[in-house]
Amino acid sequence: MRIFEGNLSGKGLSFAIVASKFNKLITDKLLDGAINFLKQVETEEGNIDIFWVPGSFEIPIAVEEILSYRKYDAVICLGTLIRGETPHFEYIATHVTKSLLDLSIKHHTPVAFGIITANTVEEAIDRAGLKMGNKGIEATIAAVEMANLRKLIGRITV
Ligand code: DLZ
Repeated sequence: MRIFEGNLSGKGLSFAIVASKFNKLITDKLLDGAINFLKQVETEEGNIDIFWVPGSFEIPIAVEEILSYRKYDAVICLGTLIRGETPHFEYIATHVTKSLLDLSIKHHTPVAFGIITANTVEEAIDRAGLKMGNKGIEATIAAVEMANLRKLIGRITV
């Protein structure tokens, strides 16, 4: 029996971060968390590229474009969707989530979901590091682990 699990080392890995400018003050906290974690796990600064898009709705198209060039080991998506301020909140949240999952599978590359979906601004702030963790860090941990797992899977000989 063999067991495979990706480790949390960022050494030698390259990451694209796609961040949305809508509710930027909150998303900036997610970005800080993501970058700090990547540095903590020894990702070289030159291997981290950040792409800004106008809103969460635009994240999937940027991810599709980025993944088509096959340059990164994982993509980390950061944004803040707030129900109270966003008409069609459910629709956007559902479709962005589904699109990102589909892109990850289509391009065989981890796409981590660091988009806050909150009922209120206060709730969003809590999830950006105040009271309920930082969704940017959570997504980045998943991205690093999955990028390493993917490499492990690629090396398996049966
Ligand atoms: C228009 C809009 C609204 C009302 N709310 C949000 C939000 O809470 N979070 C977010 O990331 N983006 C929002 N947007 C912008 C849309 O995502 C998109 O950028 C525009 O509809 C233009 O396509």
